[in-house]
Amino acid sequence: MAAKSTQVAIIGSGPAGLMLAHLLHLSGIECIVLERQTRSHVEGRIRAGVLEHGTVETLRDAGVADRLDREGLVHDGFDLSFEGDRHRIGLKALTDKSVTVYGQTEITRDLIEARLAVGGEIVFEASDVMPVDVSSPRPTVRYTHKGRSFEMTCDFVAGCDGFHGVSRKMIPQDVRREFERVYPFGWLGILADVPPVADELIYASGERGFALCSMRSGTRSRYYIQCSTDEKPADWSDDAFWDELALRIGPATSANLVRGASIEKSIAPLRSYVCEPMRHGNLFLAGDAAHIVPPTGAKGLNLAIADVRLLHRAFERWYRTHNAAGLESYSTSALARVWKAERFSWYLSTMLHRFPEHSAFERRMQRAEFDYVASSEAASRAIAENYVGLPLD
Ligand code: RFL
Ligand code: PHB
Repeated sequence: MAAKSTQVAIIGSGPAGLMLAHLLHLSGIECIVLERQTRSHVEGRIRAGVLEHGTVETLRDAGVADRLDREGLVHDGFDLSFEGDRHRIGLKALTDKSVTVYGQTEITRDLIEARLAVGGEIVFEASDVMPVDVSSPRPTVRYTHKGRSFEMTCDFVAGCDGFHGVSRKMIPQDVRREFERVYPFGWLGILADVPPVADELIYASGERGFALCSMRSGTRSRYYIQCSTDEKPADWSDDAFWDELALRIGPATSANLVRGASIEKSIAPLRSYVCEPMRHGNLFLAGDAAHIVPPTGAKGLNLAIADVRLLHRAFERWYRTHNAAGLESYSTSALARVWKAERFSWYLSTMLHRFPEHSAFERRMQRAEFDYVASSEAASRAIAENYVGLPLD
């Protein structure tokens, strides 16, 4: 067993782990990132697309936003559509802030590049990663890499290993509280090199179910349709997808729809989930390892960045002054923001999807909610301020 040592052991090289590694590097704190997958797998995962105002600022302050500033698309609003009726949420007009469309794939690439450029370590294809003794002052993370076993001692373990990771399970069951809502549908998403149907995102709710028109650039579109949980991407030909999307967004919008071959097609289940607390001893959870939101509010990646921003500050304070206040308050502070994003994502998901168990009454409730938002600046502003992101700590 080979011995290693570092200050912060980071498990997972998604946006949370990579951003934390970068922020720690800027503060002169040593860390090693352990990632189960290959670099190309991590860089190829198509996921989030919308960055909150504060996420963009955080990336900028950390000096990793050059390409984001060049290639990101600044959006001042988005559309809600309900059975063909459209209402624009004017983000800029209502909050004086905007969001930026920039793929998670690009953020991941930028952060991996930034880390490798400063000689930082990311151990890709680390298997059997296992944090042990997380309650002791000097925890250990065991792992295997290229057939060799390693034992890495550290001051802190940052569990950034997503929903299916190992870190959360290190919090004993009698300490951990889990809150969960699994939705009875998923999102089938496709990526295609065709110009987007509109300049801004459209969240559409109709009799046939929900659809989202998004994009990655002026020539690359990302579309989603609500599907049932037992469907597989292979059940959907490209033609079937485009036909269904056209029906869901209605004739006026689909008149501008450009179809093309999909370059990716996948199904994501929808779930709301929170684990409390987000800290146990010297183990700190961040991002999807601690919480999941349904993608309807575009909050997941943004929450991951907000968590590590807070966690980085706590570590920095500890290493600079041996003041543990930030470490002590991390879980409570992060969870306060997490629950608000959970509420918003659940609210938008509930308003816009077709639920198999819903009766005509619930559909009328959804209609009334949409009509209210469309007629009330206050209600529209409430959506806008959540969408651009609630204030960071
Ligand atoms: P990640 O990205 O899942 O990264 C976790 C990393 O940990 C690794 N790992 C392990 N490594 C070592 N040992 C183990 N035992 C390990 N187990 C796991 C994994 O390989 C992986 O590399 O979590 P992180 O960093 O917390 O980031 C969270 C975001 O990825 C996620 O919240 C977003 O993608 C959610 N999301 C969206 N978020 C937004 O903010 N805006 C959006 O527009 C948005 N759209 C979406 C989304 C997620 C989607 N899917 C597929 C779930 C759209 C979709 C369709
Ligand atoms: C995306 O472009 O992938 C996307 C955009 C907005 C969402 C979810 C996903 O709410």
